[in-house]
Amino acid sequence: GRAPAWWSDAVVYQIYPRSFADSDGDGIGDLGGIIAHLDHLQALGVDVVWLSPVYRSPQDDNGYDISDYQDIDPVFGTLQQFDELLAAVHDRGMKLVMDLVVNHTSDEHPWFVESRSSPDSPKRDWYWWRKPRPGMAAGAPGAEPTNWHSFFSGSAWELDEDSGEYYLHLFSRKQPDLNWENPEVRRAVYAMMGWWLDRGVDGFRMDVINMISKDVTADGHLHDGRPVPGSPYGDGSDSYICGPRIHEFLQEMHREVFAHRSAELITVGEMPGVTVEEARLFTDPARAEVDMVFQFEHVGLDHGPGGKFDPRPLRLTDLKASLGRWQEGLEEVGWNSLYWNNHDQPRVVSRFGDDGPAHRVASATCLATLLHLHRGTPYVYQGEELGMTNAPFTAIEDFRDIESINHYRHAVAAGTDPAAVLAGLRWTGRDNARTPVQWTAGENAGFTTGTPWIPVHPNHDVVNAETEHADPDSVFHHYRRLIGLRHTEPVVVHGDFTMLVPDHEQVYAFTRRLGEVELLVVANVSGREVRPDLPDADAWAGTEVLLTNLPADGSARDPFLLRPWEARVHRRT
Ligand code: ISL
Repeated sequence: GRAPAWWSDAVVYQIYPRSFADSDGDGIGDLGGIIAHLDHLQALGVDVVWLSPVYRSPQDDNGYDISDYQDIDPVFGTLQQFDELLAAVHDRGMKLVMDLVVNHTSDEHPWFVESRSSPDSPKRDWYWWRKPRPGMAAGAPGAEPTNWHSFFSGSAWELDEDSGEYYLHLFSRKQPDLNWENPEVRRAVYAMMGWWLDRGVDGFRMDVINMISKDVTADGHLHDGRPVPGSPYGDGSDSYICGPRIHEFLQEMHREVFAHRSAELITVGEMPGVTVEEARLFTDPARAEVDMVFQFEHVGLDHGPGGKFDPRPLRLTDLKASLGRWQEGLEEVGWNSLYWNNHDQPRVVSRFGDDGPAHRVASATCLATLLHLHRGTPYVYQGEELGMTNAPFTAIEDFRDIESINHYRHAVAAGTDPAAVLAGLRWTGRDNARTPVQWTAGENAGFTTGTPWIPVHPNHDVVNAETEHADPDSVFHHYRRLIGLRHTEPVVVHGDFTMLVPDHEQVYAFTRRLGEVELLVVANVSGREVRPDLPDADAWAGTEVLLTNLPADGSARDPFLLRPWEARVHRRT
């Protein structure tokens, strides 16, 4: 077999710079703030830091709209400070991964400015320009070249009045999609990636990378998407999720960018809508595409018929079936990434746990234990290691995220009750993950000396890094122990995975086995005591307890009579 990759036992920590720490008092997190808090990451024990975008950007989508790939936005700092950060991360034995956003640029990127300047521009074909639907006038309702909706509400096409043509934007109108069919675009992207790698960065997290290949006919036609009930727009995802040339493009990128460079790099492709079968192809080392992917199945299980803003309760059996299938599907070939949270998802303790005072710590540590004992590479999103919770938003004015604000505007205009729209946003809105990291119990949670760009969560008096560093039973120290376990127990990294009691509605349990060593992981994912009927329970009862999330209560109780949100990891050889 192939030797395991250097990152196989690594844990990645995601920083969303805007909300991490502010060093200059403008209320927005920055590179100086990150440099000042690297001790926290080192104490946690993570191996890799992934930085959400810090490139020059109009900040329409908080930096996922890039106007210069080879500079740092002044709001975050300078290139020189970036080099300092990179050196400081490396000095601490960690690696630094950048966000690569190349499905689209900002509409203020010089490439797009040039492309838009005229239908005869040499860069016209770098983006997706199309005439109105045949027989229709530009700007008329329904004249867009396809019926696709944008992820951020409304049509995915924006009319350029000057030329009478539309350009494609799967996300905001300030995020025009690059045309990857054009080899000049691909060469420009690869050159930019090489420039960062030569500067010393250790890899990329690739934003919506499975959307770069669009299903287009030889004469340039794009197809309408499936109709969406109750919407004037259609779902074009069949035309751009894992499109016809996606594997070819990623293999080419690997050849041009990674193949001749250091082997100590790491790549993860963010891939909404990816199936486990596709993921096997993307992550099969023999195919040389990416090391791992972010899949979205488990974070869609609580979406109702109306989508992400129509939430419904999670059924634990669905979660186990889904994650279990991914464990199995990538067992022989490929590799999983493991995450509950990122900057687009609500906080996991509020979503799948219980963020009330009685159960916040127990449910956060219970969920963490489950995730970190799966096979794959765990990702920790800033604040998750503190058990940070969803935000107490009350009005639309509290939101900053373009997706949430656009959704509210469109839904209310279409006649939905504003209170109902707000309720949906409160559950799943991305700003839940974007409130400032809570460093202290003090003013603004120690995030800034100025006015934070988005309000600090009032619970920072209880939930904050300073308090948790000092408390061995905190969420922070539990994450630290989990990360340590991955570094010391090969079975956590390499062991095979067997799901137990898949139909149990309260208990999530599985075993991991590597040679003679076997782990039992069992968790009560509920606020009610439970005694699951585990296979082989008697034999496990007296075995070594590697880790638990609740303080021992001193009783000689049945170890598998699980208290609310109790999680246990047993080991035997
Ligand atoms: O939250 C979502 C919208 O409903 C997700 O679908 C999200 O937009 C999707 O995961 C893609 O996310 C990435 O690309 C976006 C950016 O806004 C997200 O922050 C980024 O993670 C466009 O660049």
